[in-house]
Amino acid sequence: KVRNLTGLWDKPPFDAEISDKVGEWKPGCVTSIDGREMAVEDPSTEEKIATITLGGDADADAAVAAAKAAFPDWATTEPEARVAALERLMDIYKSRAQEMAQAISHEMGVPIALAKTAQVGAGAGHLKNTIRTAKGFAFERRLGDHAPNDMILYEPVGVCALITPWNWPMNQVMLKVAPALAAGCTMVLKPAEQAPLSAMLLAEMIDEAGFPPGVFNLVNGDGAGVGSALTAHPDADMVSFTGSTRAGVAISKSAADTVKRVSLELGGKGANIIFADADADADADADADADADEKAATRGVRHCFNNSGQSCNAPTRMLIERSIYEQAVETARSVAEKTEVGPANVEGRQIGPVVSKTQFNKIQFLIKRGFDERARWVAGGLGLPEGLEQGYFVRPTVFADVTPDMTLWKEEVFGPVLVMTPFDTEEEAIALANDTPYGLTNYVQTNYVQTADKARARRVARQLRSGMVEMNGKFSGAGSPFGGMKQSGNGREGGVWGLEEFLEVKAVTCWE
Ligand code: TXE
Repeated sequence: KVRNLTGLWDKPPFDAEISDKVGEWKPGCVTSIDGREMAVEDPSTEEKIATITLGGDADADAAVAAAKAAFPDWATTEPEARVAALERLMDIYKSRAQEMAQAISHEMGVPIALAKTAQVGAGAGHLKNTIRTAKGFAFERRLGDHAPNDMILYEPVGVCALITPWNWPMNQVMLKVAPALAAGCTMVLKPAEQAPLSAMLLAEMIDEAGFPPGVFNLVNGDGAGVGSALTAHPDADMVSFTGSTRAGVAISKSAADTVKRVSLELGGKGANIIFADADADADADADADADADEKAATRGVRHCFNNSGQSCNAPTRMLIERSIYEQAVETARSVAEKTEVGPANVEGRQIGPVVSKTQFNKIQFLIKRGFDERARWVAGGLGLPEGLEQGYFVRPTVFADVTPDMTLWKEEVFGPVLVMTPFDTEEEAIALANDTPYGLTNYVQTNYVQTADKARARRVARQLRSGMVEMNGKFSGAGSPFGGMKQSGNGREGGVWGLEEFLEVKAVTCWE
């Protein structure tokens, strides 16, 4: 069943009766108490595809109150029953995957094929993984043989404010919602105002799965309105946030007065270290006739441009051993020039637009800085790609000889823009990858190491200051901890680590 999105999402967002009871989806929503309307745009066409209401303080209050009222019962529901509800959600999510892909493709401009596989698939993967983790998790356990009478209870944190961005909407929403539900928390989700449609569709599915009223609530809104009302709310016990470092800092401050648990997953400026002996066989998709170093470089450029460069773990700084540097620059030029850019609904397009005019303008500004600061231009540049006259499309862009004092080295671009820098020694590569001396905006969430020398790869991985290191193109699947160090954040999502984020640890003595 594929629904017409425009019809479905025009206000009221659900083509169903509006409930006036907060906490109840019927199968939809309550009317906003003090909201303003906002148009949701399709970035491929710049057309309005839906209208949402941006809630305000009163809406945040009402949603938190609903979550608070639902907490005692949900927190004490047996873990097995919570998992059973998640399994029902999994079935519904799978059966409505096509609708979900459409929603993401329209709100984000993601090519439909990528929306189906990576975007919707990531959500399914996290849900499945949470179910597996929760099934094997001992919510009550003995401290150990040395203290046989001491019991450790893992209990839900309470009411959680979940604030998510637009770039991987179902990935990020599911990384929070699924473990929070499994832990026994109740929650208020505020999805990104640019990409709220997929989250609303998920809300409908959660309702269909039969979670009790008030366990899951969704309020549309922006950061200044609903976002900050939730993070400061005295009855919200935790904030789990994914987004910019700027907002992460503001949220930490706002949550401090009520001593909330704050879990942050923020921006990144990942380095991709390519040694001259990079593994020739690492990338099954690379051109068969490519040289070993080209394979690693090809893979690196493609990974950087994936999702139009809108990923916190994108390998945006390519560091290349000097002996293969010029060859890698040439490879990057060729891959960038061959990268097709176009509307999300056209089959075979490799990348779509970026999410909004604001993001487009930010990226144009940063590309211009690349020229102004005299980085060596390799490919792409300012303006729309050839043949496109509307939509927020960015030309796949590469700059070489980028040095740590340049803006493009320091700032997260969040667009299809790659910077390249040569290195001579392993030590220099590590120092460059870890280079974070400047300002707020230099952070590394994921690093990448490409070399045939396993011992060196492990040695380098240990010295990189990032939450994740990916070696030779092997992507770690759902269930491995996802998160960053330093100003890339302080939380870990996925697997047992992601579940524990939503749990308090209680020590009880004399248990018997
Ligand atoms: O992010 P914001 P923006 C980075 C990326 C991008 C830049 C700006 O570099 O170019 O951030 O994007 C909510 N209190 N990332 O401006 O503002 C907001 O409503 C509470 C990296 O879109 O951080 C939305 O739901 N909430 C990142 C969410 O935060 C607040 C993904 C993200 O928006 C708030 C996205 C506040 N004070 C952008 N301010 C990643 N880690 O993947 C904003 N929000």
